[in-house]
Amino acid sequence: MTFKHLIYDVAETIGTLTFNRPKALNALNRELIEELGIVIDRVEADPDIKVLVLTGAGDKAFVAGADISELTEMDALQAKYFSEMGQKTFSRLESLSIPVIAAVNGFALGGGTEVALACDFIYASEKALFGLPEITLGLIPGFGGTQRLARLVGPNRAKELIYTGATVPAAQAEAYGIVNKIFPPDALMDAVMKTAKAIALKGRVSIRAAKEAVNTGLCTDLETGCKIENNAFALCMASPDAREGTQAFLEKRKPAFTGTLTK
Ligand code: CO8
Repeated sequence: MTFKHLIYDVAETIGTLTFNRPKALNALNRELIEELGIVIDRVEADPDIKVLVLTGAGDKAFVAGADISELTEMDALQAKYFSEMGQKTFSRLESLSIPVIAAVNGFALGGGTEVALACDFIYASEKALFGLPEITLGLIPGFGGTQRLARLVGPNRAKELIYTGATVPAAQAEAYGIVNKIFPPDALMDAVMKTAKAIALKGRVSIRAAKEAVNTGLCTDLETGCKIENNAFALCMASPDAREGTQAFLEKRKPAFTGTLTK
């Protein structure tokens, strides 16, 4: 299946989803978010995909936000529906059983920062720019940005960014903990793929357990989070990958994980 606003490729167990509306700086319209949902379905159904990478087409933008020309046409109820649609889709992205890396190659504004925040972590080009400028349009973030940014950088810093609509360059976003690593523009995708391939070699069961423990644990208190970790740890021990990983260490060889839960 080909998409109108996305490109989806798979190579060596890594899926790459490219937001592809370069003339509108890859702005998110309704059709694009529907297509994103279809890609998420496909990724979830394909056990051969180990990591998903998100990036933007062209050399200017990752995603410059929700499509403002579509927003201007919406009444309050339509906007509520669109906000819910984006929130649900980004939450499904966040909950994918495999890691998702955002390769932010340029502007990541409004919905662009919001979709990147729903990924497991962000690598960015030196020329990337982040921010939630919705306030300058008389709006607020509506795709989960008020929640995810506040959880990531703390409420005070998130409020400062949201109230001012200020944009921050990659280095500042790194200092805030939004971005994990920064690269020269030409080196970004190679670096992302190197990390994606390193993760892809790990066991699917333990990667999934780790992701669920972190994500679910963050929504609860420490004691409950540790119980979630405890159960996830036990689940890993039921998988052949745990036997293989520990045995390979003792035998001084590289493990060959199968990614299956049962023997
Ligand atoms: N939506 C639609 N079109 C856009 C968008 C956008 N978000 N961003 C850029 N474009 C279009 C421009 O209109 C322009 O089109 P055209 O060539 O036809 O005039 C083209 O992309 C190129 O843009 P510029 O000429 O403006 O390029 P510059 O390099 O001069 O500027 C900027 C780049 C700074 C990124 C500038 O385009 C900009 O400020 N864009 C808007 C950024 C923004 O405000 N984003 C937030 C949008 S609102 C949002 O994301 C809400 C999310 C939650 C929604 C909840 C549902 C209700």
